[in-house]
Amino acid sequence: MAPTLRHDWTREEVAALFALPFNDLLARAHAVHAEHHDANAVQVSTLLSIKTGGCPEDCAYCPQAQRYQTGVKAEKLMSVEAVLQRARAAKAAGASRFCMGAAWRAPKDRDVVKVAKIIEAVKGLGLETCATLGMLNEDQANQLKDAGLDYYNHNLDTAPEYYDAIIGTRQYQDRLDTLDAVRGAGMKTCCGGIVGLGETREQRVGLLQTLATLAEHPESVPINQLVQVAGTPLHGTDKLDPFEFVRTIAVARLLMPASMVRLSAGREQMSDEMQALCFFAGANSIFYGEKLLTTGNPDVERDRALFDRLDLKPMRVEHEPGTVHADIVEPACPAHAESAA
Ligand code: SAM
Ligand code: DTB
Ligand code: SF4
Repeated sequence: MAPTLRHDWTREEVAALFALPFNDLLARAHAVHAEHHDANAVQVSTLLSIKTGGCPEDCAYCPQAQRYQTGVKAEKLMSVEAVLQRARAAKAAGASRFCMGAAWRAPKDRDVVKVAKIIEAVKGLGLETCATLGMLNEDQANQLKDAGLDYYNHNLDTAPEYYDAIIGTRQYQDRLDTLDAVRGAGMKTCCGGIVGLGETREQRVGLLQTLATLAEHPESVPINQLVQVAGTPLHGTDKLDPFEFVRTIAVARLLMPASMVRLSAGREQMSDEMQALCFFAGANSIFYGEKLLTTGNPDVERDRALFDRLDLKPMRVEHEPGTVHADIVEPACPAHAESAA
């Protein structure tokens, strides 16, 4: 039976969930998680930066903004063949979804034509495809959909009232408009945010309440913990209490029961025990491989061991019922070990 999803959460209700005693919150979140998902299966995506750095935006957390001295070297859009090589390695290493990120404010139309060719090629390998390229208009969203793009990642990042403190070069409404264009084109959305930006709990409530009151819940909800990078304005921000991060995952699970909640950036800095709590609280998706876009992610050996210790299994590809998905395995070729990541 299709789950009944609510889209009318109030901030008061969301704040009340956050304020539950920790054990009660986790018990409730886990019950909802197990009701809607296999609690021992985790969807595994691999991330690749197909166009790195040199971004004109001023997102205060981002190492790829040109204006901050972070040591990230700007690189041009990768060729189809170079991306395919990485996608093959990711598939061999057990990923079911290949996510491609580009450090653009918004792609130019000619960029979309090039990325569409990349998407067609990656899709041809039998992987689910996801891209995050910045703001899109309707035509661009339609072109990407036609090329075979399954998911578009575009995060709200934080609460509407805190957005201006983090990003000055665009508006919250721009983000919502892009999400509308993506939905209008018939793609699935991957939309979440970052915590640890120096926001208050009330603002974490605001982020999750905004996500959960979108006309449709995002199919995938990445919850990133800020990866602090020297040179960005947010470097040196007070760290969030790990239990507050776990609460954020649990509340996301309660508000959006059918969505995949991704334990996204920041895992490298988390203990295995903290990640285990996140999986219990309802996280059921990760990025697998030693690199995110420009920053680190846990070693594949550490993740394999964690899956073993927690009896977790990689989730099968959703759109190919009946396919037996490979376990997380060693990359096929040692030369690709880094790229499989
Ligand atoms: N340029 C595109 C955009 O901003 O939509 C796509 C790439 S951007 C790097 C994708 C997302 O990565 C951001 O929305 C943000 O949520 C996340 N992100 C970027 N830097 C991060 C950091 N230092 N720590 C955690 N998450 C980060
Ligand atoms: C998302 O929410 N997190 C990913 C993905 N979507 C594109 C990006 C995390 C980036 C972390 C910083 C970096 O590696 O540059
Ligand atoms: Fe550019 Fe995206 Fe980084 Fe913002 S988050 S600076 S838009 S790459």
